[in-house]
Amino acid sequence: MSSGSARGAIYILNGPNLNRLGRREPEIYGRTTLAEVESACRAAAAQRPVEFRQSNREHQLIEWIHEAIDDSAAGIIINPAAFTFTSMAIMDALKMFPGPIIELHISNIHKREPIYHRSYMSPVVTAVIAGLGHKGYSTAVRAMHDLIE
Ligand code: DHK
Repeated sequence: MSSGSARGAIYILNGPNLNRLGRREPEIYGRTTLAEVESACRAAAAQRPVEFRQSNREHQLIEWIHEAIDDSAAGIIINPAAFTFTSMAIMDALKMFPGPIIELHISNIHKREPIYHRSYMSPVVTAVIAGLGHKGYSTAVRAMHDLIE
């Protein structure tokens, strides 16, 4: 849970099924695990504090966005996974965050089946990264640095 020292932290939030990254549809999502992704994000963040979380529960992701607001987080990087295409609730929560938000997808959702083409999040975020594989995460952290510095 929040250590209270998340002021100025980058929140990196991951949605459903990403806990199985590395062994879930590796032909689409690769073989890098979420723990390895977390390490790469912390390395890219350097001195900047990072809150790295994953949940399969929609309400939990919403509560972490509220926490980021209450803790004056510097920015949010979010891979909402399948909630990208279903959750107005997460969209509404993101709308309340005053700082920069980067929506991230490991795969290029626009190159996939039509059900993956319409994101509820894209209209309310600062930027979208999709299709860079797991390396998209550290790219997002570096981009977030530019947005918050
Ligand atoms: C991850 C998922 O779980 C899918 O539901 C999304 C996203 C794509 C990704 O590419 O990271 O559609």
